[in-house]
Amino acid sequence: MARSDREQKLRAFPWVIGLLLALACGPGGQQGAPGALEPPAGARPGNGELAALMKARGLTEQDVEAALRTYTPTGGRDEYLLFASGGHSGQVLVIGVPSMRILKVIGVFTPEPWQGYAYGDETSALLATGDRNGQPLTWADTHHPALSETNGDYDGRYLFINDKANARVAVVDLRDFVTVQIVNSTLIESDHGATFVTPNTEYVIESAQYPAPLGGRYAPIERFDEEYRGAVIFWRFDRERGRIVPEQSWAIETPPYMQDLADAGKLVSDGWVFVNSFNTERSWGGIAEGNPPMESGASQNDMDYLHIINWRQAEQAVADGKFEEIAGMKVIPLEVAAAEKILTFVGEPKSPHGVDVTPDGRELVVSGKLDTHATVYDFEKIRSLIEAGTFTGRDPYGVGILPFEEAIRGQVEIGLGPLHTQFDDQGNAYTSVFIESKVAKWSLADLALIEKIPVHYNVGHIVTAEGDTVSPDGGYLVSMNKWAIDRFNDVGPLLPQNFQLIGIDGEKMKLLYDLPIPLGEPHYAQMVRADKIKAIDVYTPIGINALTHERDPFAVEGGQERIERRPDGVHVFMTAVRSHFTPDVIRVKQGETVHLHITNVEQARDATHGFAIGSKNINLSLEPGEHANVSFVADRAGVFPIYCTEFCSALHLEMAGYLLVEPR
Ligand code: RUQ
Ligand code: CUA
Repeated sequence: MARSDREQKLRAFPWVIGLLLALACGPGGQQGAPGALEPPAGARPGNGELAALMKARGLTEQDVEAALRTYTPTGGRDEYLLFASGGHSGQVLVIGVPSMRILKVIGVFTPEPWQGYAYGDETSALLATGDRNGQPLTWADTHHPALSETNGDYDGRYLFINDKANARVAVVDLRDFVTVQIVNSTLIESDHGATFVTPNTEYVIESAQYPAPLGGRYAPIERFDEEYRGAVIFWRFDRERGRIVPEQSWAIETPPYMQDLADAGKLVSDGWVFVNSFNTERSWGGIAEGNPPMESGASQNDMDYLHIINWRQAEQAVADGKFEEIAGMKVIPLEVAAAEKILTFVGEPKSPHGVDVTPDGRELVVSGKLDTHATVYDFEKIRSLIEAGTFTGRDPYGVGILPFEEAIRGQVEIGLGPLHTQFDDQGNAYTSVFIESKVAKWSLADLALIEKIPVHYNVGHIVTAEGDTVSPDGGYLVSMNKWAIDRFNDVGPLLPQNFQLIGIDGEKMKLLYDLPIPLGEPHYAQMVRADKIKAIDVYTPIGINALTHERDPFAVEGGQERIERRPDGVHVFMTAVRSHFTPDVIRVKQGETVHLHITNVEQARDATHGFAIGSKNINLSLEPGEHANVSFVADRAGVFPIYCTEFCSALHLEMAGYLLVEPR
């Protein structure tokens, strides 16, 4: 919503609440909130039902206000869509804001039965592209979703998300909210600073977290300093095709520190990428071998290093052939990156976690988990220091270190355990404060704390509307809290996570809604204006393969249904329409390979059909106009019912058939 619309809504607010409370309290009752306006002429004081309801449910005026700001009546739409990581589930959640209703769970790194994701030939093959060295993977630790950008603004076309555990990146097409690609470089073993995009989605950034010998080699851990490394991968994205192009992607080798979160420069800082790090002590644990545990070994230094990467210069270095190939990836060696000032460092206070570039691209906000401040770096100062070669020294790998005091504008005292920062449209920054379980609002111009609001509990990331763009909207902030101890009904010892919606429009931040998240620690999310997403209604023309958005070569037209025996097996060309499959009886011999090609030939919006065969681990979701293929070996003789798994019509239960596997 445009700011003026929102302001209008807000201005209308006290009046609405005043009216409601007046209605609720009735004559002689409490006359609404202080400062509430009189109900307009014609409106009658009510009979007290609302007051009784509030009393019965123990609701305060603030609760009623929060309800009014979030309640979305049937058929209503949300202003924003939140794309949230599904954490351990390996999925992505799509949530409406302000209603906080979950609209979709997108299968990404994990099979998703309802969507038939990884139960048909194409989607199974897609998931298998995420296998690492032949090891099938059916889960992921998803952390940071990133929307594609044009000129530093979300363009609503694609979504990227990383898998920290297995160092993978996926691409979701937002025309139909379907995962279309998984890339997986065995250069690194884990990631965390992923995914982040450059302002025109030239690159999707994935930086390693836990150092290891590059390319999956073995080296003894005593050789940590010499042989273990990190890397920052720049995955080239082809916007036309909507795919990452691995052959055009490259990486920069980094020292064996634990690279953490990243952000791309924008506007004045376009062409640069910033990556945090911790454990510049290069501690590798070994508690049982007499070493300090990693957590204390890694917290000795007062400063770790913010990695400053000049990616345009790195791109040139790759074009000039200054790379080594490791695990099929072009890698700029650390010596080259250091010597050519592709990589430079500046100190960052104690175990930093978040680095966030301000909307104007001029500054970077870094927060240290063991420091009480947010530190604001000035990009122009950083650039001039790099150009002048003003280093206070070099790290053991030869990377130049800029003078901290000369690179910053200042620091803001935030509180205990500041982590991540977001921005609004009024020049304010918001930082999550983990140990205090609060969100702090502060002024970027004066570097002064304005207000803190408690959240429940263990806040990690926060996200504001359009918060990572060059023009954030303000209005809403979602606090992504880990483990809600006492916010919901008890469901056993594993606690739900808690997304709290906070209104940031008014003078004071206001907690509006709690949404429990039941499937993993969601980490991060991005919030995009809903009208930027142009999702399709149905697949047109009929016979579209959702992974290519083109007509599938095996697409079937009505009247062309048939069963053919070919050298590679039995091909069944089938259509689905309310309320039957044609053909509905499939006769094969035990041991034959069966290839099913199924087209949903409908174009009505709600005409989705499922397709399941019992005991075969097959379930497809065929949206209107969609085509899917599924192959299997009929290795066991028997009679296998086939049926549609969506209640698609009054005769849905009759949308069934049989697979008959005759014994040899
Ligand atoms: S994380 S709680 Cu982004 Cu993976 Cu910070
Ligand atoms: Cu088609 Cu039920």
